[in-house]
Amino acid sequence: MTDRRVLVVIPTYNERENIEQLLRRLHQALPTVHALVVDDGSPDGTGELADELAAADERIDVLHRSEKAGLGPAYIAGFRWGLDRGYDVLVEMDADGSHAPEDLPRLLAASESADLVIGSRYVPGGKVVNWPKRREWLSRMAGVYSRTALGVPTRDITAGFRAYRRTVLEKLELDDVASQGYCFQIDLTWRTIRAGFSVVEVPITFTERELGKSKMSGSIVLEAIVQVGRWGLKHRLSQVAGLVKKLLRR
Ligand SMILES: Nc1nc2c(ncn2[C@@H]2O[C@H](COP(=O)(O)OP(=O)(O)OP(=O)(O)O)[C@@H](O)[C@H]2O)c(=O)[nH]1
Ligand SMILES: [Mg+2]
Repeated sequence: MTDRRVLVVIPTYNERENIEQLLRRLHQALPTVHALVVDDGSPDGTGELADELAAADERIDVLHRSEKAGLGPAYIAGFRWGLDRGYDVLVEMDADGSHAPEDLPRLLAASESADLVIGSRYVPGGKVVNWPKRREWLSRMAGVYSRTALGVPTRDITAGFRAYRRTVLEKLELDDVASQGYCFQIDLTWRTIRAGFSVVEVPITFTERELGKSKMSGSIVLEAIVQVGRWGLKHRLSQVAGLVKKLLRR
């Protein structure tokens, strides 16, 4: 790896059982990266535990937010924190152990030549371990729906293990991003592609959490269905409008 400064942004809500081990694994795999835990006032004390870990390790920082506001706003706050401090690469990673820090060196290597690197479950070599069939089905359907609606080739568009170069996040209008749940991942991928940045997917092994509870909910799924449908429709309509204009000019 070159001497780029890397910040791993880790959103947490009730991840007290997971965060310490995750940070240990991260720094075993990559001793020089920095980690920012973005905690939304977890009632289980994740934020306080993260503070203790941060006090003992200068590679760790914590951003406290007052209430649970969803994954998207937590990531945006973390990205801004990292951009303000001059990090070159901003990584997204879950706290629940689903994303293996041991896979991160490959993501970072790929980010030497791509603006956005997605750790993908659904490219050759990618795997999902211990997911109930219906959960994998939901994830795959979300992928098919998004690819079709938006017309993008990305195989794992909802993936939450990613490396963005700072130039991408500087260019995207983060203020306009309203997505909260995993729709946020689709939203940012779509913005990245439309802005002309390069996206590559590298295979990862995704392992279902062993400890703590999932925050996935019906409203998160509904948000994605409605929003992706809207973006797709808007995109298609603008394509048709462009075509009509061209024909009229002839
Ligand atoms: N700060 C913050 N973090 C959140 C919020 N919702 C989820 N997270 C964190 O985002 C990461 C992903 O959430 P999960 O509950 O694992 O959701 P998921 O990975 O989509 O679903 P699973 O399949 O159950 O793992 C975890 O680190 C959560 O603690 C939130 O509202 N705020
Ligand atoms: Mg998870």
